[in-house]
Parts: sequence; structure tokens; C-alpha cells
Amino acid sequence: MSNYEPKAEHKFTFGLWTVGNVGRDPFGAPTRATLAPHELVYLLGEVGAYGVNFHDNDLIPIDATTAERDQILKDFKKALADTGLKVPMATTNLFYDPAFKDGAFTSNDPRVRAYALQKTMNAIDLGAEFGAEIYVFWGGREGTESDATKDPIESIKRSREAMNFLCEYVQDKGYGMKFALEAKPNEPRGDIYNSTTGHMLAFIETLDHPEMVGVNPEVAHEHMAGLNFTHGVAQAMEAGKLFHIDLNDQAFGRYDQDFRFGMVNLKSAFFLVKLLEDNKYDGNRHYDAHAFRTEDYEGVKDFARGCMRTYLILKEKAEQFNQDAEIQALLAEINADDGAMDAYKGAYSADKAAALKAVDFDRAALGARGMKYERLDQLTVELLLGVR
Ligand code: GLT
Ligand code: MN
Ligand code: MN
Repeated sequence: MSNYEPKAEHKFTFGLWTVGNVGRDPFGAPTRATLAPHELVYLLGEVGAYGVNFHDNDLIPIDATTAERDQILKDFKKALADTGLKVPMATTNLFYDPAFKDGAFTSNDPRVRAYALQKTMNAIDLGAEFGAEIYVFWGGREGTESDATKDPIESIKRSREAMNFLCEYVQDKGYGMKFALEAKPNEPRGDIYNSTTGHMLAFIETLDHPEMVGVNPEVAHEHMAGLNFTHGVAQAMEAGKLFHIDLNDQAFGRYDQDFRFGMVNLKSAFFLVKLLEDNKYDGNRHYDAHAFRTEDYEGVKDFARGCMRTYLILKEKAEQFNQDAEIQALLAEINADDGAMDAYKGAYSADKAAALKAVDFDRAALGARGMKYERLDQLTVELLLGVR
């Protein structure tokens, strides 16, 4: 049995902004001191993470002098070398500064849109300097409070123009990075464009270089929209578009909570881990979450260790599910196929269609079949509760 220790092969990563979260909320001041980026790298090294991700301004403050920037980079590089941590992903902060109060790429002000492109190119350069292979776009302010203020079709066009420009920038520089678009339905804006992973998948196909662009779904964001996260991730995986993932947890119907992975919806966390592991997802498992405001930095380490440990326990549970004789026998029975319908499967032909139209189905028998899903789900629950 595994001891649930994180290893490099698990690719567990954390953003500087996650373990560096100081516990500020809309109603209260920080409860933890600000740690420097290099201090956060040592903290992540201590808990056994594989990598650290950053927004440009998590690493280099927006108003840093050249001397400050050089010192930060020096300290950060030393911490990476000392701990062996990688930087697999980078991103741009296009939401904090007041300049972005009406969005970045979709702002109504052309100067803001141009500044957002400039800031992103610089941040891509910074990510490339650290070998980041995935570049995330979370358009937290790309939306509205009132649709009187912005044309939603124009906003889609502006988003597309920005993505096309930046894809070519990366190609021009020869960085070989891929983009991962992250959806969120609301917060901080009243409503955000491309509000779910499904919207993003459709948007990507309209870009000039769709092969460079995938998604970065986040548990909490799909739950905020009331959706089944595992289904959204499955659709992205099946389309070859799961470039990155933001793991955390979130109670349905609440504000953006960014809780420790598996804290709220253990059962859906299990099906998510099972999906990722069964289908050999080999990207980063990034925790975009933070510790409760009640914690000090020991509590932050408890939080980070907990995220990884819960994932590994659920991974073991998924293996147990796949090996459980009773569960597997039920699944085989549920999915049984005697071949009687083979002649009607697959690609269309006129003959096949005519033959299928002539079949006499026993509709009552089809509807009368018991599916045994109650039994299967109860076995799953018992497995998760540790009594199998
Ligand atoms: C911010 C947001 C996250 C995004 C981060 C990347 S920033 O914390 O809530 O969901 O993934 O920009
Ligand atoms: Mn979030
Ligand atoms: Mn996220």
C-alpha cells in the first residue's frame, strides 16, 4: 500500500498566490504575513510539491525597480535550484490593477486592451525564462455588471483577436508554449464571458491556431455554475484539450471558496481523480486553493499536504474500484452486449438504416430492465467509506 507521499511523477504544483495567500477577504484584513516568492518556494519544497506557478506580479511587483526585480529573480532562482522545484506554468495578472477594472482584452478602452497585450507579452517572456510550458489565461475581469456597458459579440471578437496575436507572439519567439484558457462564471465581475469550460472549448475552435490552445478547468468554477466538473473535464480530455487543471473544492451555491482539494465534495473528487488516472492524464495537477483564514503558515503546510494526500488516497481508491470483483462484475453485467445489435452500429449506410427501421423492439422489456445502479453506487460509497 502506498504511503501517500507526493513524488515528482505526480506533478503536484501550487501557485505562488495559493500558499502565499495572506487570508485577506472582502470583510477582513490579512491574517498572515506576506512571504517573499523564494520563501514560498522553500515552503513548497518542504511539503513535497513538484512545481510552483506564478502570475507575473506574484513574482515581480508591478511597480518594482530594475534592482528589485534582479534581486527577486536571483533569490527565486536560488530557491528553485536548492529545492529542485520546476515552474511548469505561468500566467498574467490582468485583474488586480485598477487599469483592468473593465477587463483587459475586452475592455472598452483600446489603450487598456493594448496595455494588456503588452503586459502579457512581458509575462510570457518571464514564464519562458523559467521554462514554463503552459501559459494560463484566466479572464477574471473580462465581463460586465450590466450589459448596457459592453457589446457581448464585440467582446468575443476582442478576446479572439488577443489570443490570435499572442499565439503568433509565442510562435515568433519560438517558445513552444501552449495556452490553457480558464473559465469562471462570475466573481469578481457580475458575469464573465466564456463562463464555463464548454464555452471555452467552443471558442478555441474559432481561433487561428486552435492546436496551441486548450483549457484549464477549475473545480470551484464549474461548481459555482452548478455543473458536474468531471463531465466537463471528460469532454476536454476526449477532445485532446485538457492542457492543465486547477484542483480545489467549493460548496455549490457559495462564493468562490478555493478550498483544499476534496474538502467538500469527496465523492465528486473521487470520480475526478478516477477519470484523470484511468485516462493517464500526464499534465500538472495544480492546486488553485488556499488555507483557511484561521491558519498560520504551519496551517498552510497542513493545507498543501492535505491537497496532495487526498488526491493520492483517492487515486488508491480508484485502483481499488478497478480491482473490486463485485463492482467489476456489476459493471460487466450492466454493459453486457450479446452482439445482436452489431449489424446496426457504426457508420451510416442506407441499407443499415433500412434494416434498423425494420427491427421490432420489445419496448416494454427495454423499460423493465433493472439497471442495478443503486447497488453499484452503494458499493462505491462503501469503498470510499473504507469498509470494503
Ligand atoms: C485567481 C483565480 C484563479 C486563477 C488564477 C490564475 S488567479 O486566483 O481565482 O482561479 O486560476 O490567473
Ligand atoms: Mn477559484
Ligand atoms: Mn484557477
